[in-house]
Amino acid sequence: MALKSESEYAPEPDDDTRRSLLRHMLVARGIDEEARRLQKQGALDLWPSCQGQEAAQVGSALAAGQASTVFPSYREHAVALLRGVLPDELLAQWAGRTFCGWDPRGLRFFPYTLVLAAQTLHAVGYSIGQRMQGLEDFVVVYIGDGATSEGDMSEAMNLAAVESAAVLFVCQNNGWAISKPSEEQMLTSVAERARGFGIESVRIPGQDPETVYSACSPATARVREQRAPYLVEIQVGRFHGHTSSDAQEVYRSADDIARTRAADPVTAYAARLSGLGVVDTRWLDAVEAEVREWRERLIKEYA
Ligand SMILES: Cc1ncc(C[n+]2csc(CCOP(=O)(O)OP(=O)(O)O)c2C)c(N)n1
Ligand SMILES: [Mg+2]
Repeated sequence: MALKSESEYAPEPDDDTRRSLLRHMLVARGIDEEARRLQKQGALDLWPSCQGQEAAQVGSALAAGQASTVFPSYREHAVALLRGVLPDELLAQWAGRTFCGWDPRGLRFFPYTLVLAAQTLHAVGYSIGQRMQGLEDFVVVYIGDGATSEGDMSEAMNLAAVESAAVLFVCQNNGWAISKPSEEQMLTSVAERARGFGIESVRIPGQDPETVYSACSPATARVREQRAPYLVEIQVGRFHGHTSSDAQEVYRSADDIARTRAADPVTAYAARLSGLGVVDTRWLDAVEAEVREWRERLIKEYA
């Protein structure tokens, strides 16, 4: 079922929250752009871009709050930065310097998982283990549309449902598993599939961070209060190829790519908040300066 009483308790983000949503999106975009450049120069071995998915990532992570423990997939750079992973720590793995780069326990943000859907079982098992020890058991796990085709995802959803595990599944459906379109991967939505396992769910568009925040806040409250899993499927656009090694122009029409990029969540939200007077040029310049400083540090460290 969808969140029936969503409007009753879905919070309208206040202006501080709005600025926070935008700031994290702008930072993620800037770091992602720099990482793409560094990869093209050979400084990074690989980079899976998160461009186009910033609103989904920031909206969900801010709604889930710092008390959650997060199990990411491999594209959740905006979530990583929001959780306190530093940009140079974020890039280290992709330069082949380490298998992680940050302190997963300290930040409660686990290492990226490249084995599709493995993190869903880690997340559910971790939550159950935490509860058995009387510790905080609220866990958020990120998954892509393609990874939901893995058996691990079905096992994880079933286990979470029967054990009533406090897990929020966040599926970013960007329409592609590398070159495989989601219509060829599944005949029902991921949200519908969750319900088959007894997990409540909702499917939302992912261009506006406030929509995501307003759906994920009550979902988070529900998981925490009812100690039961919930799944949010967020429809997002993927701006670039699957990774820096993938030329999406080969299997995706130029029109489709252009349409996706035209619906840019970052520029749209910046324009909206500017129009509302929630941010001004001084505020935007300050964020830009912060991002520039980080980009220069990344170039020094990696180029
Ligand atoms: C178990 C497993 N099978 C196959 C792969 C190869 N693989 C890497 S990413 C990917 C597609 C994943 O698509 P999706 O889950 O939608 O995530 P996205 O990359 O779109 O964010 C595949 C098939 C893998 N990493 N792990
Ligand atoms: Mg995908």
